[in-house]
Amino acid sequence: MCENPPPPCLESGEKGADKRISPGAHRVHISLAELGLPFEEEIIDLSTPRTPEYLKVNPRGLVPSIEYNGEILTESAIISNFLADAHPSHLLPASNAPGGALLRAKIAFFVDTFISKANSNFYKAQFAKTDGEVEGFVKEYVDAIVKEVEPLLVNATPFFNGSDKLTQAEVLTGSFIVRLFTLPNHGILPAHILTDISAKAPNFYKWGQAVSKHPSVTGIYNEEEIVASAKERLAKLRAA
Ligand SMILES: N[C@@H](CCC(=O)N[C@@H](CS)C(=O)NCC(=O)O)C(=O)O
Repeated sequence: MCENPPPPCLESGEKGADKRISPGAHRVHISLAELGLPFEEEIIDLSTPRTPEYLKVNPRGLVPSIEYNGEILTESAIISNFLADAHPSHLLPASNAPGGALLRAKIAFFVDTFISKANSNFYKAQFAKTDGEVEGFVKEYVDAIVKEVEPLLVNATPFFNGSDKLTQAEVLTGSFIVRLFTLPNHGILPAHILTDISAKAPNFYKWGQAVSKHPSVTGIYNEEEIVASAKERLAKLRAA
């Protein structure tokens, strides 16, 4: 690793000229903010086909991508984990630090549990075609949070595993958590999703409130743009 690498160049994306709605790109922004790394950003317009230049950066045509010290990395979780390893900090201990391997495993398990057991239902609920389907996915989401995620946050203070600072657990989930805590205020999801969670999963609710207010999470989050984009997508889906 070069001691003084040039600033990473993040390619994030949005449908439209200068908006940022990608939760994956948001994830990398949280890493960069938390690590205090300077970077240059190019926003890719996802409403048009990817240019040949961008396909050379990421042949899958997806965002985010990052160029770091001359190397291109893609996939938001891989980028965020790379940045945390390349810049040791409070986010993630080194695997050979005392207790480091175990804490890394706990963080990885937490993130995997949230993403694989709960988060897909959050998206299905947002973009379901009927109100009945919405309620079904909301129930599945809340049930998964209660059963799978809540027990992993018993010692959050307010962040994962007794940390008073963000950890890699919050970096990798924060872009989804801030959406959970804000979108129901705009009718994108039923408001009772948050009251249900608050009643049935108090650890998760307290943790989520802290995550969704943290400056590294809210930094590039543009609630109005995200809401407008979700409403537009839902209207198209329901009209189809
Ligand atoms: N697993 C990938 C997912 C990346 C992804 O699906 N990005 C979306 C934006 S959130 C995208 O680039 N979509 C391209 C398109 O809509 O054409 C990651 O986490 O980086």
